[in-house]
Amino acid sequence: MRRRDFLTWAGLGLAGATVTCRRGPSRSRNATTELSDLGAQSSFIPDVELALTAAPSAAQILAGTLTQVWTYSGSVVKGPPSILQNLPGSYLGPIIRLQTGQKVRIRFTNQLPEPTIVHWHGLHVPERMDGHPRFMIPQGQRYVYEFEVVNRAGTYWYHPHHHTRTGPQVYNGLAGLLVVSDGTEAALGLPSGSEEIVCILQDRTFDRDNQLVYISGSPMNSMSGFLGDRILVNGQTEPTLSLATRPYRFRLLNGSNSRVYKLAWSDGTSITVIGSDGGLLEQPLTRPYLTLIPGERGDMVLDLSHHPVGTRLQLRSLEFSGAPFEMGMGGMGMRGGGMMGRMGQQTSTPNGAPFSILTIEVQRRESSNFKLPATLSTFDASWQSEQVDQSAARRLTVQFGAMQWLLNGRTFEMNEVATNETVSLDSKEVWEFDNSGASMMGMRLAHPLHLHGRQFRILNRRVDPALAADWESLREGFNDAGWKDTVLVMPGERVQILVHFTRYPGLFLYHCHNLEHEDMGMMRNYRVVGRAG
Ligand SMILES: [Cu+2]
Repeated sequence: MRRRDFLTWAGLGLAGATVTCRRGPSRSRNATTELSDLGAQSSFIPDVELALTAAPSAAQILAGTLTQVWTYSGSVVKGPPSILQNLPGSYLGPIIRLQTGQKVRIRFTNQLPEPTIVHWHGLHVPERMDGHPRFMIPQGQRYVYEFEVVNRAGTYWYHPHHHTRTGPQVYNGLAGLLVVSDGTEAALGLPSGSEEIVCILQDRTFDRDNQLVYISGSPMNSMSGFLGDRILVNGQTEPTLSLATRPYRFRLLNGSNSRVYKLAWSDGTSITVIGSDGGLLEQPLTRPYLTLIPGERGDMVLDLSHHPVGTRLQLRSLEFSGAPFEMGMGGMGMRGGGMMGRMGQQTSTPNGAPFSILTIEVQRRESSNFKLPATLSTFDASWQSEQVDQSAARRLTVQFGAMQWLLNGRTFEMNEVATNETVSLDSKEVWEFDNSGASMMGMRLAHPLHLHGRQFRILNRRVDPALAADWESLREGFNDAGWKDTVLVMPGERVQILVHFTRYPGLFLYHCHNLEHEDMGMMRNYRVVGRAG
């Protein structure tokens, strides 16, 4: 590990004990079947090449017994070692650091006891490289990913996309950050190295032997999604960061299965948001709090220049209305659990409960000349809402029916595409996610919807006034201004997004990123028809 990386993690390292991360027995490369070298194109000459493996492992998360987890581990085959950055003491996969324009090959090996496939969340890649579950690879076999990084600088991530098992695979530890850099962003001189802090937020429940507990029993237990009792940052509980009197950049990922965070600083300092799913905003925005939904990223700056040495502050999740997230509460119109109670595992920390995430101690004086630029990036004017015919929106319903969560009135079928899920290559479209219709038994929840393969812009949100109170308790933190791949659609809400289906034809997914909803089939294909140029 380079010293710079260690410094970044010094604070977190103090909170967790010494790190033990035992890897499972690794099989030699020759022993694996090259099942999916189908993906490899002989003409593809990579700038960087990585080997990535998913395998059972054990990690020191709590004091005492190690926790059995599943982890991604990687090595650099071609390119500088700095492409991969391990998170010390974490079950999470290495941070993959790429540059816009790089050609990347990733040889992925599945050493899990079940099939899996990797999705590069937020990246614009060809259909075969996107981790669609129709490409799931069996135990012991390999898949070769080859793609060019065409995304702008931003915080993306990678995780499994097994149909019906994404929730438990991510929960067991399979997730990692993928950071893309480019020259435009680098020219801004944003805080980097030890001044760039990565926070992957997840919640977990442990049994008395320190082992992970997931949802079991009736499918009804998954209706609201999984919520854990403990909040983990980069795989560690209650971390403390020792920082200096200078500005820091925080790259945040909500890697939780179904938890929503309402992030705020405990001393009342506003949140300075500089980026979202698809990289930097046009200008920094000041918010009282930042709403972060499953799968979503937030990028913010915290300037500690005027905080005296000795200051302690927390990153917290504030209280908000949990009703839109709990079947049996808002969904049934019965606050406080009602007669049905929570349809899911019992948790001490429901969605909307306040809690502390991490503590910052300002430990030393340092000066910095960094001034946050007033302009961070420029956006093409043709993406502004006044340039778009919103009445021509493609309407896709979000609802509950036949005891399952439905998208576009349907459940997931591996290769199925409905007529209204077919779009033309290079077309620019408005999609409307409509969560305002009547649902069976009045069941309506908030859903974090994710579109594969493309970044989009959010044009507008319209909410049923009768349901506006719950919406208001999160609205000021919606990070809607920049490029997005994940958007929260609240009960009674219709959200319009603008998407440009460029470059890659083929079959891609859109789905709910509440991973339990996704596993239950709240996922659909869309097909981009046309010939790549
Ligand atoms: Cu959902």
